[in-house]
Amino acid sequence: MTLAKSAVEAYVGLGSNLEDSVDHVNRARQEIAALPGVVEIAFSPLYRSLPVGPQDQPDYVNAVLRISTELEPLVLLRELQQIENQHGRLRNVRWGARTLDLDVLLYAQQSINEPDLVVPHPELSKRAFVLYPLADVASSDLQIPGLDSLSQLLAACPPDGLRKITV
Ligand code: A4P
Ligand code: MG
Repeated sequence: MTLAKSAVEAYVGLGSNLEDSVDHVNRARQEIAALPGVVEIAFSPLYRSLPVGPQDQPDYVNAVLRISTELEPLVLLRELQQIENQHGRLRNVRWGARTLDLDVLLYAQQSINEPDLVVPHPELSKRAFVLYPLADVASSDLQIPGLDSLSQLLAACPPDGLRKITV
């Protein structure tokens, strides 16, 4: 698909720690890339990570997808939430176990503060499971609006038990 010249780059964080997490994440990647108005640029390796938040839940599988998109930020969020719902996502415990979690990490160089959407994702700079896969698909001099460059954030964030999944 060819996108309009107004298309921007965005980064989506994928996470899962219920059922077949590798399959949930791989299928979600394909579903996002197949959305009208979205083209995939790069997909990171899959990582296994220790849960952040409640500890009585399984380890996560995490990855980051870099896309080019014509969708406005809130439209992109709604499309991602629809994909989460199709994967049987239930919303009960904050930061609790889930079949699929899709977060808008970055949208062009925009800072967004809407009731339903905060970009850059507020926890981004603290999370190894976001920063390391982000570095696999983005340039290390990528500027995170309101923060630092990706390489500076990475230098301040230990890997925290993160490990690449090898097949
Ligand atoms: N929302 C606001 N900004 C965004 C954004 N940038 N992207 C709103 C996506 N959603 C955003 O999300 C709650 C509300 O956040 C949505 O209605 C949306 O309008 P949710 O997915 O229903 O609930 P949640 O995910 O439990 O809450 P939250 O605060 O989004 O949690 P996070 O930050 O997504 O963290 N540990 C590991 N190792 N790996 C993980 O992937 N994920 C989480 C969830 C916790 N621990 C984890 C992982
Ligand atoms: Mg979320």
